[in-house]
Amino acid sequence: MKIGVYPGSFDPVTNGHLDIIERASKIFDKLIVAVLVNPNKTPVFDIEERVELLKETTEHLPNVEVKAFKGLLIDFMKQENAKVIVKGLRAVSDFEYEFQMALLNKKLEPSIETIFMMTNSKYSYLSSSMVKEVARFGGCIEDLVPEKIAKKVMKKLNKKYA
Ligand code: COD
Repeated sequence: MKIGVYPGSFDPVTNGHLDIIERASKIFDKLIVAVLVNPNKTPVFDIEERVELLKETTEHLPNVEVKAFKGLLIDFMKQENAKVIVKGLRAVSDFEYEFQMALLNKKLEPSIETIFMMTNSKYSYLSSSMVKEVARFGGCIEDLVPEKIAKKVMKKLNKKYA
């Protein structure tokens, strides 16, 4: 079985992430969306919320699983018996960081490959940070995050909607 892992912070999941998930789910028998529990960062959405939002967002994709992970990505990959990391690329600015991570992961575990999927041009400007900023200032996030979760995201980020 070909298993792909799409890792990230997903704080929160955006339409850009969903686009990569939908496209990658067609390439693999199983795609695991791996949500990082990062003790060095304080995400706005805690790990349970991030996983829940992703589960809701991907419930129409039967071969997609959402799991939280701690520590090194390659250790999670081994545990899941997966060999391919999927990453999204928006712009040249993403490339340097992603290139470094891909080489580091390869050094740590040579049997693991990283593949990159280009963003859909509709979402090339989109990031979780942008979503948080727009929502905090009361802007409309309906085209930025999956429709199903827009209300929940807005409630969390803007007191007016709580
Ligand atoms: N269009 C396309 N792709 C997108 C878009 C968009 N609009 N927005 C984001 N993406 C891609 C990103 O490029 C990334 O590939 C993925 O979606 C997730 O994005 P984020 O921002 O939610 O997640 P990151 O970049 O913070 O995730 C970093 C990881 C969690 C993958 C990384 O820190 C990691 O693997 N950590 C585990 C520890 C480890 O193993 N470290 C050693 C290797 S560095």
